[in-house]
Amino acid sequence: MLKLAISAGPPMRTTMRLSLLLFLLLPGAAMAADPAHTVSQKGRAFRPTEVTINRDETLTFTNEDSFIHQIYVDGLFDSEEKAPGENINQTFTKSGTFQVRCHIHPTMRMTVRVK
Ligand SMILES: [Cu+2]
Repeated sequence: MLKLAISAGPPMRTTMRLSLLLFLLLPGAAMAADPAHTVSQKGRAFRPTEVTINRDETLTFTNEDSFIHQIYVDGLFDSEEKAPGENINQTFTKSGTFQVRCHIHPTMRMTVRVK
Protein backbone atom coordinates (compact mmCIF):
# COMPACT_ATOMS: atom_id res chain seq x y z
CA MET A 1 0.00 0.00 0.00
CA LEU A 2 2.74 2.47 0.97
CA LYS A 3 4.81 1.78 -2.14
CA LEU A 4 1.78 2.19 -4.38
CA ALA A 5 0.90 5.55 -2.84
CA ILE A 6 4.46 6.86 -3.20
CA SER A 7 4.95 5.81 -6.81
CA ALA A 8 1.52 7.04 -7.92
CA GLY A 9 2.14 10.82 -7.68
CA PRO A 10 4.77 13.37 -8.77
CA PRO A 11 7.59 14.24 -6.28
CA MET A 12 5.73 17.12 -4.56
CA ARG A 13 2.75 14.97 -3.76
CA THR A 14 5.01 12.18 -2.56
CA THR A 15 6.66 14.52 -0.03
CA MET A 16 3.31 15.70 1.24
CA ARG A 17 2.05 12.17 1.58
CA LEU A 18 5.19 11.10 3.45
CA SER A 19 4.88 14.05 5.84
CA LEU A 20 1.28 13.21 6.55
CA LEU A 21 2.17 9.57 7.07
CA LEU A 22 4.96 10.40 9.52
CA PHE A 23 2.71 12.84 11.36
CA LEU A 24 0.14 10.11 11.80
CA LEU A 25 2.54 7.32 12.73
CA LEU A 26 5.17 8.91 14.98
CA PRO A 27 3.10 9.76 18.09
CA GLY A 28 1.73 6.24 18.25
CA ALA A 29 5.16 4.70 17.77
CA ALA A 30 6.62 6.84 20.56
CA MET A 31 3.89 5.80 22.99
CA ALA A 32 4.20 2.11 22.20
CA ALA A 33 7.97 2.21 22.70
CA ASP A 34 7.91 3.78 26.17
CA PRO A 35 8.94 1.00 28.58
CA ALA A 36 8.48 3.24 31.65
CA HIS A 37 4.73 3.20 31.11
CA THR A 38 4.27 -0.47 30.30
CA VAL A 39 3.52 -3.18 32.87
CA SER A 40 3.37 -6.80 31.80
CA GLN A 41 1.15 -9.42 33.36
CA LYS A 42 3.21 -12.57 33.02
CA GLY A 43 3.48 -15.73 35.09
CA ARG A 44 0.62 -14.50 37.32
CA ALA A 45 2.71 -11.47 38.29
CA PHE A 46 3.05 -7.81 37.40
CA ARG A 47 6.42 -6.75 36.02
CA PRO A 48 7.76 -4.43 37.25
CA THR A 49 6.19 -4.56 40.71
CA GLU A 50 6.72 -0.82 41.35
CA VAL A 51 6.23 2.12 38.98
CA THR A 52 6.32 5.87 39.59
CA ILE A 53 4.47 8.14 37.17
CA ASN A 54 3.10 11.67 37.03
CA ARG A 55 -0.56 12.43 37.60
CA ASP A 56 -2.74 12.01 34.48
CA GLU A 57 -0.25 9.63 32.87
CA THR A 58 -1.39 6.31 31.47
CA LEU A 59 0.02 2.87 32.14
CA THR A 60 -0.44 0.12 29.57
CA PHE A 61 -0.93 -3.34 31.10
CA THR A 62 -0.15 -6.13 28.63
CA ASN A 63 -1.49 -9.63 29.19
CA GLU A 64 1.42 -11.87 28.22
CA ASP A 65 0.01 -15.00 29.81
CA SER A 66 -2.10 -17.65 28.09
CA PHE A 67 -5.10 -16.92 30.32
CA ILE A 68 -7.31 -13.99 31.33
CA HIS A 69 -6.22 -11.11 33.59
CA GLN A 70 -7.73 -7.83 34.71
CA ILE A 71 -6.66 -4.98 37.02
CA TYR A 72 -8.26 -3.04 39.83
CA VAL A 73 -7.47 -0.57 42.60
CA ASP A 74 -9.91 -0.63 45.50
CA GLY A 75 -12.21 2.38 45.26
CA LEU A 76 -10.56 3.70 42.09
CA PHE A 77 -11.12 1.47 39.05
CA ASP A 78 -12.00 -2.10 38.13
CA SER A 79 -11.21 -3.15 34.56
CA GLU A 80 -12.82 -5.67 32.26
CA GLU A 81 -11.22 -9.09 31.93
CA LYS A 82 -8.65 -9.19 29.14
CA ALA A 83 -7.69 -12.16 26.99
CA PRO A 84 -4.07 -13.13 26.22
CA GLY A 85 -2.42 -10.51 24.03
CA GLU A 86 -4.85 -7.75 24.97
CA ASN A 87 -3.91 -4.47 26.67
CA ILE A 88 -5.48 -2.29 29.34
CA ASN A 89 -4.72 1.44 29.20
CA GLN A 90 -5.29 2.91 32.64
CA THR A 91 -4.89 6.64 33.38
CA PHE A 92 -4.10 7.61 36.97
CA THR A 93 -5.82 10.93 37.71
CA LYS A 94 -5.14 11.09 41.47
CA SER A 95 -1.84 11.49 43.28
CA GLY A 96 -0.94 8.85 45.84
CA THR A 97 0.33 5.31 46.28
CA PHE A 98 -1.93 2.58 44.92
CA GLN A 99 -1.93 -1.21 45.08
CA VAL A 100 -2.92 -2.59 41.67
CA ARG A 101 -4.30 -6.12 41.83
CA CYS A 102 -6.07 -8.75 39.70
CA HIS A 103 -9.42 -10.23 40.81
CA ILE A 104 -8.68 -13.50 39.04
CA HIS A 105 -5.27 -14.03 40.68
CA PRO A 106 -5.34 -12.68 44.26
CA THR A 107 -1.56 -13.03 44.66
CA MET A 108 -0.91 -10.55 41.82
CA ARG A 109 -0.14 -7.09 43.11
CA MET A 110 2.02 -4.11 42.33
CA THR A 111 2.54 -0.55 43.57
CA VAL A 112 1.91 2.53 41.43
CA ARG A 113 3.13 5.82 42.85
CA VAL A 114 1.50 8.83 41.23
CA LYS A 115 3.28 12.15 41.82
CU1 LIG B 1 -4.62 -12.13 36.72
